[in-house]
Amino acid sequence: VEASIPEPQRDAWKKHSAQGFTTKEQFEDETVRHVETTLARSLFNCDELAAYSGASLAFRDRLVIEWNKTQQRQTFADQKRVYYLSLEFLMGRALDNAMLNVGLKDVARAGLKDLGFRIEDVISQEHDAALGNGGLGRLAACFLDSMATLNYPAWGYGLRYRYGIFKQEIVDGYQVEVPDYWLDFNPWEFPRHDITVDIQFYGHVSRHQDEDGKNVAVWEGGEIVDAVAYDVPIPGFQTPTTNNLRLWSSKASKGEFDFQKFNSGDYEASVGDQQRAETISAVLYPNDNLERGKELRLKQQYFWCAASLYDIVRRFKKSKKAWSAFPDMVAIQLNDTHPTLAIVELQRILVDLEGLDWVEAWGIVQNTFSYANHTVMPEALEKWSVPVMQNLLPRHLQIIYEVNSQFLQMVEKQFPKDRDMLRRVSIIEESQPKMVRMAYLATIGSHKVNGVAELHSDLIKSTIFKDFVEIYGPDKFTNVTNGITPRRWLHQANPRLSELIASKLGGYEFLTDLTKLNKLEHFLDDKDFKKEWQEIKYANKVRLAQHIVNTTGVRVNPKALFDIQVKRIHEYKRQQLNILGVIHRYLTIKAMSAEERKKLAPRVSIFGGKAAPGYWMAKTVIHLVCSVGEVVNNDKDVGDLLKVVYIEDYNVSKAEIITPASDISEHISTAGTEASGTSNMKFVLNGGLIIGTCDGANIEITREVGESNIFLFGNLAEDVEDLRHAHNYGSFKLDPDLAKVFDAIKDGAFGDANRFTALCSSITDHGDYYLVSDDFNSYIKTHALVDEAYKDQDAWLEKCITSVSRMGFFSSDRCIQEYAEMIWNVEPLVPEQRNGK
Ligand code: NBY
Repeated sequence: VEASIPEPQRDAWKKHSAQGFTTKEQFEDETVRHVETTLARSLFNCDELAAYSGASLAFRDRLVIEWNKTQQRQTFADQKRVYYLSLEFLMGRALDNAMLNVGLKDVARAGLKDLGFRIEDVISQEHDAALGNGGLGRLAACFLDSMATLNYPAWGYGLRYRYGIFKQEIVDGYQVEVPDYWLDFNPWEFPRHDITVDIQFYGHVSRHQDEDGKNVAVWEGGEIVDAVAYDVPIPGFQTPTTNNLRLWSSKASKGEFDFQKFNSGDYEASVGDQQRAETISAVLYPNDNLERGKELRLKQQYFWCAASLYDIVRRFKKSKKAWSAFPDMVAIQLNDTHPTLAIVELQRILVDLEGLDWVEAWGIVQNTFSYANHTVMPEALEKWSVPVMQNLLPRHLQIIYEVNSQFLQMVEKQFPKDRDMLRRVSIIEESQPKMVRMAYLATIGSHKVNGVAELHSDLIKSTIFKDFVEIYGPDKFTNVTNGITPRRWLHQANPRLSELIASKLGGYEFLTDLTKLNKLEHFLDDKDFKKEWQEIKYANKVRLAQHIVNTTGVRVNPKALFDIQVKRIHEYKRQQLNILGVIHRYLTIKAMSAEERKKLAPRVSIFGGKAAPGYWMAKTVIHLVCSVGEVVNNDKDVGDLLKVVYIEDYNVSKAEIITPASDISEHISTAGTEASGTSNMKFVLNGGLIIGTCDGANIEITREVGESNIFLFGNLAEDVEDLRHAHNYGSFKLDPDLAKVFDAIKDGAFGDANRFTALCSSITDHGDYYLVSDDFNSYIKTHALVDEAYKDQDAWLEKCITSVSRMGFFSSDRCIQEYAEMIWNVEPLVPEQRNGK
């Protein structure tokens, strides 16, 4: 308040207030001004990168103006806000998104043309913001887009990693990881050096009497690291609402940075302390669906939770409301268990620092938090070793033990004499060493827990949280099926399709109400419409084919059926099933007569995705795909009938090229393992069909688009356990077609067979945990149906258009509305409409 401009001067201030451009002329003014002044370049040395930078700064100015107003509006409105805590935000590029969301892409295109640039070239200069691994991180990014578009007062909180997910190079058919240093020039972030929070680690807890004679815990000693805020504006689509994503960066604390060492000439030790502090936010852990229990990761989690909580609590305290009103003003959503320490941190703040009584504090905590689960796979469930936590966060461990003790007392009253129940639900696993089960802590500390697709939400209730459903009743557990933002995944990635749809539906309303797509079904007999649809798909395939030849040297025929599987490489996602199926296809083609070959629909099998650096089996799968490609792509017998390509470094901006170019995409996880999947939604929304198992959101996609518009195969989730059990008790029979595929591999058809021994034997000798053999026959047969269906191009097209028209449910807008109403209890804050809007 002290810093605000006095009343008499405010008119002058308002008169000079920044406006931001709206016309092409103004855009050019601003872009050139930024290139010449902010960047100190000139027309003699303005390359595409400089043009990107100038244009971004021009758009950034526009965003900032609305961003400031939005923050003011939200402060004055004094209503509940959502805080979305996620260790990952897989944002991708920002410029294209900013242009489209403020509705000035055409202005920018014309302006850039005047200045001598093609907008596509300028856009592609931007380095992806890749602060995430896969689906979980991208979901957070889609949610930010929807929350802003729907005008929810919402903040994202995350970490500002210096290195995002590694870049993948394929060298001699193997993955090589290269660091992703992305901060060289990032116009989209604003350092807030004035917003710095001291974060404590290590030390010990002592007990003191306060003035009222109350016994209070005091966490003392240890070390302090500073958290510095970096803010990123998040524009909504066609709304002035521009929300904030706050990312924390770690820095040696001013107080701690060891001046003594520095002054006494021990520069190295002093710089060492500084580096140790900066290491906390240095790098994103590259594992998806695997938890490895590293201390630095726990440090990241606490650093980020503590800084975010401090910020949230500070904002609340400015309102001068009673603590009991905290849950009426604040909803905190946990994206998986990674931010679970925030629960403990809030309890610590309320009890130790604010002096609330334990029970009252815990009620506030539970009413504030909600937790979304993204996996049932045991190896992905977070657990932290008690000794590690004791050392790093001694007070938090005490609080966890107290929460656990009160919880177990409650359970004991409810289920007297059920000792095993207490052992099962305890937050502390009595192992060697003891472990803190974060999913249980998150569940106990939240008022709602949700899964991310119907099947998944049912599964968590019957498996990992079965006992908790007994304890709390079923209402605490709910489902919110994931969604994707149609702005990025249709309008931005597939502008021609978006335009065609708009021309039929009489405008772009479908981008903010995706259910409007259902009107497309009225045009199934419209020949011109269908022809144009097909031309767009073809153009998108040509574009991808161009990318493939540029990056891999492999020439693929855009008329062939494009069959795509792009996602993180994981045994449960079963890229191995796909490539083994491809080998089967290859062997089949080799055995065919020339006549038979003529009847076959040409295929391009496209793979992409990163393997976690320590995940050897996943790396072997990549190598097998590349090795099969080497052989198949150079086999004269095969020609265009089959090509196999690995697209290097799959990321958000590549996904924007790949997704619109599919005829069919693969979502073939072992039933019951993929919580939801979100790329399945992206592919169907872009007019591709899918082949998939009855898993995750595939089930709801089937319900919406109809069984005749999707290729489902394989065993059901309910049968998986029995099949695995049978494998382990000797009844495993290798599928005969799959046996032939293994024979070819073992014969060295794809190079040195030793490289693939572990992959093959995991299926043939070690229990086939992911049921590759059990599903193989059904998979192959279903691909034959795909071949057949593709021959009737008209019927295929009808399936595609029908499917797109029925995808309305899968917008992240619907999803966010469900969170807002069922879980967060927050209302949108609709800005006053301005002239013409
Ligand atoms: O979250 C994914 C699920 O596999 C997918 O089915 C779902 O659609 C998506 C959004 O709900 N989970 C995921 O991407 N998980 C991770 O990336 C991840 C990252 C790190 C860790 C665990 C999981 N970790 O423990 O470090």
